[in-house]
Amino acid sequence: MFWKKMFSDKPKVESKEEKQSFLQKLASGLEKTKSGFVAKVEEIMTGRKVDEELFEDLEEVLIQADCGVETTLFLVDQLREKARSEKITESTALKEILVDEIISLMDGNADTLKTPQDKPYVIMVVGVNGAGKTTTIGKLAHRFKQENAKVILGAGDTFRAGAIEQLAIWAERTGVELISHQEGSDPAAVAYDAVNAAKARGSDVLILDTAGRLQTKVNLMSELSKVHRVCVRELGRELDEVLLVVDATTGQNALSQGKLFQEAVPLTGIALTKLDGTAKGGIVLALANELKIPVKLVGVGEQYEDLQDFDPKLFATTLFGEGEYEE
Ligand SMILES: Nc1nc2c(ncn2[C@@H]2O[C@H](COP(=O)(O)OP(=O)(O)OP(=O)(O)O)[C@@H](O)[C@H]2O)c(=O)[nH]1
Ligand SMILES: [Mg+2]
Repeated sequence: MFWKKMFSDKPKVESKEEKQSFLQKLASGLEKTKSGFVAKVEEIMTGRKVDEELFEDLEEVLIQADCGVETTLFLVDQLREKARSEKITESTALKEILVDEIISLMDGNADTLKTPQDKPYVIMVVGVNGAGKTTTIGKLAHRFKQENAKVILGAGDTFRAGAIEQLAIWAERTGVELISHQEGSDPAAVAYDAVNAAKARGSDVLILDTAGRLQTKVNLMSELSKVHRVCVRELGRELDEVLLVVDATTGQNALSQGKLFQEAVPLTGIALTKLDGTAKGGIVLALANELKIPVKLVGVGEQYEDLQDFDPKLFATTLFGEGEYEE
């Protein structure tokens, strides 16, 4: 059976236990944000009079939680408007509206990984140093392997000492193949070999790692463009995904990373890592609203299974704990 079928059928065959553990992982990964950002919102939105002071307090909490100024002002304006038009005078009633606004804001810019069309399904992974690229690749390799896909990893980070070895360990752990050159070699040559090996070996998936770089270093960004160009040329089509890995704990800097990486390569999605490490979590809203690049994956821990498809409704209900999540 071609892997494409496995990929698209996977969510439907998930058992109840798997679903339960998935929800638990998300909940524990979001614990800090729940006790930080969400607790503050709940405090404001419970039993208070709806007045300008309330909106100002809410604004302050949203900005502190990394929601970004633009997104915060947008959300609070929406809420003011609703409070006026629906004549809401007590804050508890407004909370539900706020959660709905948050969901629709995230919904407008969330997506899942593209469904595979052609072999190999190619994902290029980019981002600043330490964002979680290599770990995310390991987690994706594990996921695809679970779906019986034949996976190759390309060790495109030839720059950082130990980077190739780190990816090699993930390849071994997950039981997938690895294409690598020596440290210090040309990453475009690794990309060339990786795409051609994937084609020659009939691999279902190729995931290409890249070296972390500051988004402001022009020469490194143009190196990334070159690696991407080589992949497209050797593949004879666009890549399936070019994922920007963003560390949720970097706050507003995530927005400038998105903008600058977008200039170098055609990003198709964001993997937001280390959500378990922040009490703010509002960065998801800022990314959704201010960058037009969909958030596709969220990292909520260091284990294999801690990389999840981003589901705005599930995300918001896990945070704000409004009843049971229904599909
Ligand atoms: N808690 C937590 N840690 C994570 C997550 N994703 C990655 N990490 C950790 O972040 C650190 C850096 O991860 P890497 O995958 O090496 O990051 P990278 O982007 O490849 O870094 P460079 O290769 O140096 O550019 C590691 O210690 C990972 O275990 C996550 O979702 N949650
Ligand atoms: Mg790395």
